[in-house]
Amino acid sequence: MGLTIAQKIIKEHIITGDLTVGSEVALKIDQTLTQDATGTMAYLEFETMGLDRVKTERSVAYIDHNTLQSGFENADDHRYIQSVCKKHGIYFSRPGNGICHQVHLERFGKPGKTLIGSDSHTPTGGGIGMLAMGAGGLDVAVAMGGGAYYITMPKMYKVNLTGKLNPFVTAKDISLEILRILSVKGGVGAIIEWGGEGIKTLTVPERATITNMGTELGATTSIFPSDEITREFLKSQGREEDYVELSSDPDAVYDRIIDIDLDTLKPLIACPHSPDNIVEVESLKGVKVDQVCIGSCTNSSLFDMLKVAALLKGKTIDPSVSLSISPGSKQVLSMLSDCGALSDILASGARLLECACGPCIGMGFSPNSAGVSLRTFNRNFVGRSGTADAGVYLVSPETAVAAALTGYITDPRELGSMPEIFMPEYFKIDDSAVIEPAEVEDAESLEILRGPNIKPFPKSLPQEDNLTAELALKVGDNITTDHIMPAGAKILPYRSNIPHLSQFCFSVCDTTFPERAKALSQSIIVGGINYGQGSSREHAALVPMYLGVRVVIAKSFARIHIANLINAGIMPLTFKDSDDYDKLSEGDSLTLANVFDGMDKGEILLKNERNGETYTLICSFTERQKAILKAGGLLAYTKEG
Ligand code: MIC
Ligand code: SF4
Repeated sequence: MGLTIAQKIIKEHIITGDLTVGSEVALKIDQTLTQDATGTMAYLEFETMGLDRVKTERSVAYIDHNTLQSGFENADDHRYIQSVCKKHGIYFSRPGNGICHQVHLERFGKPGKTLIGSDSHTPTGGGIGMLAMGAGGLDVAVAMGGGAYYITMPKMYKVNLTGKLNPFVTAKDISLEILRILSVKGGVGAIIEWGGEGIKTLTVPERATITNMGTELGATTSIFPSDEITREFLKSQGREEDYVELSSDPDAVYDRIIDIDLDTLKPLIACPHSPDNIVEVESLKGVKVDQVCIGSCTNSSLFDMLKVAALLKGKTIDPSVSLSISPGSKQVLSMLSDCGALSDILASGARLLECACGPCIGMGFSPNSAGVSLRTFNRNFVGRSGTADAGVYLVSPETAVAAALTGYITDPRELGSMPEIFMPEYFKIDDSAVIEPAEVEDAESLEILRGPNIKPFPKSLPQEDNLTAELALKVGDNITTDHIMPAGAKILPYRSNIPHLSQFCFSVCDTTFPERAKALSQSIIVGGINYGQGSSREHAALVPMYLGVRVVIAKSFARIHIANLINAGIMPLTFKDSDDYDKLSEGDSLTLANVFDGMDKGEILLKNERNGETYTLICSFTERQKAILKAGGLLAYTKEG
């Protein structure tokens, strides 16, 4: 039987396990990346493991999220990360050099290699045929130390593209179309391979937009073949030697095949507050827009920015709209500047922001009260922009420009004809903002520089055979990690200070939760479908752990979050009968008895002390996961081993 692209890469990297769907496979990881919002914790964990030099082919630490530095906290964290990198063999991408995924694609990604990153949009690397996955910081720390990365062997989906995009219809619209078809939970447990004749019309930045946003489907990752278009991209980045050809076998078998006809695709828009809330742009014609943001790891390539500049050239944005542009990397910004396109952008009235995540993670540029913000980003979860009552819509750069120029949601096809964009044959290579690690012989004497905001890693507890705890919080479907552990300019600086962060846990849903949970000392959370979707932030597990949450019971979980829960020593369980969800209420006293026996059987009984009812919960842990839970989390488990 033939293999898919992902299966081929997995097969080459398997340490233990096989390709059986649903089984656990341990993978060798070639490359890692971290960003600063998750990186500080990841490197603290790396240090706690007592590891010396990274064992990967390439590990890079990016500073791109916490760049406002409105106090000493982030400057200290950056300095800490930089000193760890120097000592332990990690490349350090300085603040201002760009968004991790954009820079990694440009400078470091290699087809056929495995990459894990402590950021959920790491699958961007799938645009050049990497097996690139988001993971919790602890898993990245283990991989840096040469340890395996464990995944549940995914199903294989294939999306066949036919035809060619019409002017003003873009790769972003393809991403939104697949979200419309599959929804934010439709990719859970699957790897999505993109193929068909239509992919030959897509450049690497367009492919990377699609693999980036595959994260919103809940997919393990998304991947394109590595072909002549990939070779051209790598050549233009001065790294043709990194090219290898990669394609699926003609007789590869897929669990699901989806067809998308590019000829008939129209400009699409994701409405508040979910990336799968999709309608056609023309159906919202005339909705007043207050703010437009262009950038983020989804749409900040030179290709996107040149299109934006060409559409803005000689025009002025509507006076009622505030427009921000954040180029994805220093390379993009300096090339925009060299060719004059930056002047066209600035002359239009746009505000130029740093080459960083910025507004995407609520780091500044929050919309006005009840504002309508059109963003070329990948997430529009409630409150993420920093303005609780804002309505955030996700669009392509073209649709963003149309709104900035008119002040209203406007179908970009109304802008007339699309100016032709000429991509340079060679990109400007300047890696001076990437600092190399010290040589091994010089590293030992190097000091790690810590700031006072770095607090000790919270202590986790081993799971017990019997547990009685109160149901402290009951939430609904599709709870994101932005609900569990919000980000934004006020909170993000404290990513290395769990006690401080804990005050904001679940503040989007219930501001009284942290105090209640602390008072209970141990508690249980109940959730609906796809609990923990979105970001890879392990803080969404570490903070509840710090607050005493011992168990989360949900109808289903998102992939990275379930791994983060287990790593934090919190037991994730699912309802056998999802109707039992309705039978539980906040304040119920719940008992889990004979947990260890239940772990082996795959089922644990839950008793509701309020009325004596019992419900069956499913646990399908591997031996390794059981051991982690019994040890009280991955760090404790690693130390024991
Ligand atoms: C995000 O887009 O939500 C983030 C911020 O990049 C996160 C990582 C984090 O929370 O630090 C992600 O996607 O994993
Ligand atoms: Fe940064 Fe936004 Fe991309 Fe997350 S989604 S890595 S916050 S640009």
